[in-house]
Amino acid sequence: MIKKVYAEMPARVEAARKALGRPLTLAEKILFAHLHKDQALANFERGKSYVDFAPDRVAMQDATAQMALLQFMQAGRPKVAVPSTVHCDHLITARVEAKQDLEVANAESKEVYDFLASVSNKYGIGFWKPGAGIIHQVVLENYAFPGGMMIGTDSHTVNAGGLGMIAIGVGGADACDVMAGLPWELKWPKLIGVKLTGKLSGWTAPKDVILKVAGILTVKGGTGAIVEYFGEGANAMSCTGKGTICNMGAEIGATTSTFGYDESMSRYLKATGREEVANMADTISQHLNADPEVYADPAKYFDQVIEINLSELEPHLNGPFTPDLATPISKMKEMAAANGWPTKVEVGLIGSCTNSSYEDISRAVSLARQVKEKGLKTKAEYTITPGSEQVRYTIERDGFLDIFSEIGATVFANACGPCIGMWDRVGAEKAERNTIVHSFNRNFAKRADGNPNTLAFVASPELVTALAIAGDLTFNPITDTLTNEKGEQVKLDEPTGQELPQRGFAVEDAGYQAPAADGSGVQVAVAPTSNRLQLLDPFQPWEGTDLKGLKLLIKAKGKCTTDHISMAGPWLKFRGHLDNISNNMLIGAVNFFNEKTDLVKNQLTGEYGPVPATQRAYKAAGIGSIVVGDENYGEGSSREHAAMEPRHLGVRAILVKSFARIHETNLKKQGMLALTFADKNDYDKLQEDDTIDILGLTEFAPGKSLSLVLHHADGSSDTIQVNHTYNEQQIEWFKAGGALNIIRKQVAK
Ligand code: MIC
Ligand code: SF4
Repeated sequence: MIKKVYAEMPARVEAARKALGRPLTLAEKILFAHLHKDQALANFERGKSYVDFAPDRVAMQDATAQMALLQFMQAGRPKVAVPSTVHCDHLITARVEAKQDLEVANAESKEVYDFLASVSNKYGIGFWKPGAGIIHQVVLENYAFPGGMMIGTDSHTVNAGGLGMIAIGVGGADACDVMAGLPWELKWPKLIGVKLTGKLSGWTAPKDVILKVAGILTVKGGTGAIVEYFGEGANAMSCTGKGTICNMGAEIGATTSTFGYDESMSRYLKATGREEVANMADTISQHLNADPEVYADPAKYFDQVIEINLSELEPHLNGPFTPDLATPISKMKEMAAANGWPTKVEVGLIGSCTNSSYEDISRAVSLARQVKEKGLKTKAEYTITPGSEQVRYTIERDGFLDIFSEIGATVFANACGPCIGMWDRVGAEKAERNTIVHSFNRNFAKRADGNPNTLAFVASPELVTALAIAGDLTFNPITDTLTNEKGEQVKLDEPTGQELPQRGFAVEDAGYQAPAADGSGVQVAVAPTSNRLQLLDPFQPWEGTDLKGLKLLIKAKGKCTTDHISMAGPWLKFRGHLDNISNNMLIGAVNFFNEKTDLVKNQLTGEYGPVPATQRAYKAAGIGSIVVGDENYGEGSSREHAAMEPRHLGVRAILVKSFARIHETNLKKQGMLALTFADKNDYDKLQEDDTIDILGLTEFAPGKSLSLVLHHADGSSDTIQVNHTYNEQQIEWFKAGGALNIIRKQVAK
């Protein structure tokens, strides 16, 4: 497959360069090289044109794969059309330590694992067993390649940009299309260039680059854009460090991020057993980088250019509750005091899909080692979640795990664990205000341990380790000293590490299961009594009229991420059962009218109750509803449950100030109306007892706004304009009641 991509790439890039009549960025080259065969080449308009692509591969993690594959099973295809993999990583609770926790997960989620394994086997999908590692790390080690294009049912699929890919997070329905051999549609992205000058040194790590970028661009600044990193600072950085930067690019809403092919990628490919890919990439390396004119005058080719001098970059801590609140470590004392953040660090957690490379771990170990050498005692608890069995095995072989265990560390399973609320943290139920630091991506309220009063700060694994040793959020290892057991003042030496293991990577059982060559005889069973899995019923098509008499279900205030709409943690177990998981719909969203979560007015009874129950009451009465939201609604994850739950429970439209990309697409795919206020101030016009009509649907057309009539309880009304971004095809999805209904019809023919 890679050979084919590389063989076709030069001619495709050349054709695009001709058509546009100018040099190309790397992102453009990869996009043009992956146009679907039926998509005519054109000078697409950034942020406007919808374009069809043919991605090279698909990756799915267990928490989203269930829904993706339940949909694929209805597409009537015997086999997946492109190489695809499933990774079991999200359903393992971190409780005691890796081995025991994995055994518990294998028992607890047996039904789901068996389902995923047999569907994979039937349809030709590679299956990575629980314990094999986290999807993005496993993809980087095995499948990512420079110049490739992939999609994955997880927002952090973008990690593969570290190996020069265009890798994009999508909902399961998008994955289903690509696996069924259909084109995949994306709005032609805007381009942001980030020029990295200077060189990282001392306490500063690749993580600090993205923490800084998040501070500059905020959680919505990257929406609809591909971020391309370049410059001497980029070349001097490891491939896995690049992966970290791309990975957390999901937190600025970017479609994806990427780097040009360089020596670091070649070294990484070779170290992970893919010398052949490195050699092939070498032969076309000019196509795996932007044209030289672009990097010489970036302002001319990118919509926005940011420059960061790595030599001056400080270590950062981002948080709490949002990943873009960036504080350089030297300012933390002030910030913590000004905001009243608890400064005692209770737990330091390293690892996850983004920060568990050999380099990361070796640098953290160089600090852990100093605890004994300098007579210190680690003040906070400390945990590690390795990204893959290959990394775990190698760091164990090289003695790193022994050093961590000397500082009292717990090694959790190679899985998401605490990063996605699968952390059975002792005492979390007491909901005490407390501070943790971790090297993960996200720090939304309740995300790690379910406690709304846990303040989580994101930092590099090095800084997390130093802060865990110090037990103090305001400790600046560059300037501050620690008091050791003998009462002496000691300083931590700067972290040091190795980019790649000197003795090479090793692993005994990586945890991979190849699918049957002919899976047609494989039976996939879903018990009708199961509470974990449920076959999907098609959603109803649009009734062909305007929608009148809808009730306002909730007007959500402020941040409403997919974690607020469809919480993870304990709810992950229902990811394959739409009706059961719908009981978490919007329970984290703050009700504008009473500032409470999960308490809204039922307009039929006048009583207040939980959001899901209230919506079920409207559904039972045959009444539709609408959900209103603020800016960047649906930020964060790719989980399409956040779109399917309201669809399943009878919500008809989501009306917000702005959407996050993946969530907006997920809503459209599921046949829902995703609308934005033409005038954002109209958000204020919605009242708690409103009954709402959506008008203009019989002439629903691209670029044409709709109107909403808000009937207030006092008999008055307001009419407001709302916009949408549906194209012709997406309007068909709406009419059919969801994209899958169209595929179903095609199969039936
Ligand atoms: C996340 O980091 O929020 C997740 C859990 O990996 C999600 C996917 C999911 O909800 O299953 C993501 O980032 O897309
Ligand atoms: Fe897993 Fe966290 Fe990475 Fe999401 S961000 S894939 S939950 S480790």
